Amino acid sequence: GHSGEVRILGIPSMRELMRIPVFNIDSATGWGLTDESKQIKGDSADILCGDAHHPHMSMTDGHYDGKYVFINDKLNTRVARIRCDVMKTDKMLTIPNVQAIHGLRVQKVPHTKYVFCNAEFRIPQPNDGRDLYDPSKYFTMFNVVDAESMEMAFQVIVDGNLDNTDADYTGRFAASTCYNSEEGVTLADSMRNERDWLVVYDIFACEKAVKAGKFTTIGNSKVPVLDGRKKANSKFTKYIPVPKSPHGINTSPDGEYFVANGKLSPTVTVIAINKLADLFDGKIKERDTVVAEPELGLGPLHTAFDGRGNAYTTLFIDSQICKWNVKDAISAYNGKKVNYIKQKLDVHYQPGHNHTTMGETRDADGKYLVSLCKFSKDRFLNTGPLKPENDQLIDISGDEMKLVHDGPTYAEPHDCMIVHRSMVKPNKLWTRDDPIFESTRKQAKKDGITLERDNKVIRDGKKVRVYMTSVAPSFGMTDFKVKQGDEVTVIITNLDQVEDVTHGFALNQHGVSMEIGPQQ
Ligand code: RUQ
Repeated sequence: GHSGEVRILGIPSMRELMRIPVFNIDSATGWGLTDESKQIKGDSADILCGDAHHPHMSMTDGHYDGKYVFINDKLNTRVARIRCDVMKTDKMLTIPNVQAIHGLRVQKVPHTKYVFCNAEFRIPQPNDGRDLYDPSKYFTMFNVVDAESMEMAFQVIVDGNLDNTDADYTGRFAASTCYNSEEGVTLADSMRNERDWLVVYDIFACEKAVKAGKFTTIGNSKVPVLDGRKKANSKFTKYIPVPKSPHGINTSPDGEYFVANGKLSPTVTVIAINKLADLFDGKIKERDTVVAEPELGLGPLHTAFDGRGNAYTTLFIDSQICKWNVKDAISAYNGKKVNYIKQKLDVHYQPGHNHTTMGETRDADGKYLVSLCKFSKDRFLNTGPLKPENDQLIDISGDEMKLVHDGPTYAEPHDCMIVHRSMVKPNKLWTRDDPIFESTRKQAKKDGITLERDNKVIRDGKKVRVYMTSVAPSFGMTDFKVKQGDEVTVIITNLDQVEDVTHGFALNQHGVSMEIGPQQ
């Protein structure tokens, strides 16, 4: 959330194990301050804050593969990648031609070739001021990022505002919830319609068009742009009407359903993914893909699954988790008298995202559910006007949901993903040839320096590079001298082979501080 970082917690202890700075700056590690972190941040190196929303891990055949975690910065329209072998951010991209990346999910099958990123706000195109007061010229886009290169693959123009997104288990379809079908520019204007849409994308059709060169571009950007608006009547998109300003969209782990969460409607809409091919072929109508629309309570935002056919939806206004059975909801939609709601559990308060253990993969194991509650008032000792959030752990392994832990957290865990520890195997030490330090190695080579050995000051006009080794608690150099006005770069090679013996470097009165891990 607003802290701009990612945190790693253990389950079921809910103890915080580590923080990974991403869009924030971090005093402990020097993230955002060091040269290599600025290089990774690239064109947004000078942006020091962010609103991190949706962390999601790369997958192979619908299983987590432990390689990357992707996360968006809604505030500054960025997407970053965390490398799970070192648990550090290694790529960052500002998405062009759009504003406010919100929903983010990965392609699940056959592997995460793409990261799907919704841009939420409609803006003038091009956004150079000429159409500032002409909302008919505004639009937003669905953005597809190449997961390996972290460059744009293509963009799809859509109607309305995009909220959240998810992908299916065939690799062909992704879907975004979409509000403001009114295309209004004020809050009231954007809430008039009783139904907005789930926009479904045919990723294969998009790829084909891009390959064939059948796309346009915007302004100076070279990114392929496809027109998926309703009036374009393209092969790229279908707009399924769903009530009302839908928010979360979640794929069931059996691959059968998309569940769109109504937000301003007490319902969620269940869409059969195996009917989407017929929809794109024109054999059925949009609403024919809907197989259930259960009424759950006030403010349904996000739904999680236990792999046993049950779904768990956060009710933002009711401050509850609603457990319901998907097959029963389908029976009820077909006119049978069944009670699809199994239990409602109070949570504390205003839950946004929830996630089950492994629940966004084929491996949903139905053990735990985490509810990220946005309010915690009356629950913990008062900490002043700003209170912590409350991350609640719920045991869902039995017939009844049981709240087992309350965890105050700092502003504000927005979303999470829960992965079994067997699927993540980080390194214990850095490796010498890590790509993050490629440019440092290149510079050292130019300077005739062997990083593992040399302690030397290289003067290059006003630019001074100080190379030194370190084995905590000592540095390879006890002192070095530079002149006022020099631009000084300090490059430290930590020679320690011992796990966890990290070293640091700081320079007082200069705002310089960094962490150097073993073998970094
Ligand atoms: S989406 S809970 Cu980033 Cu729900 Cu806000």
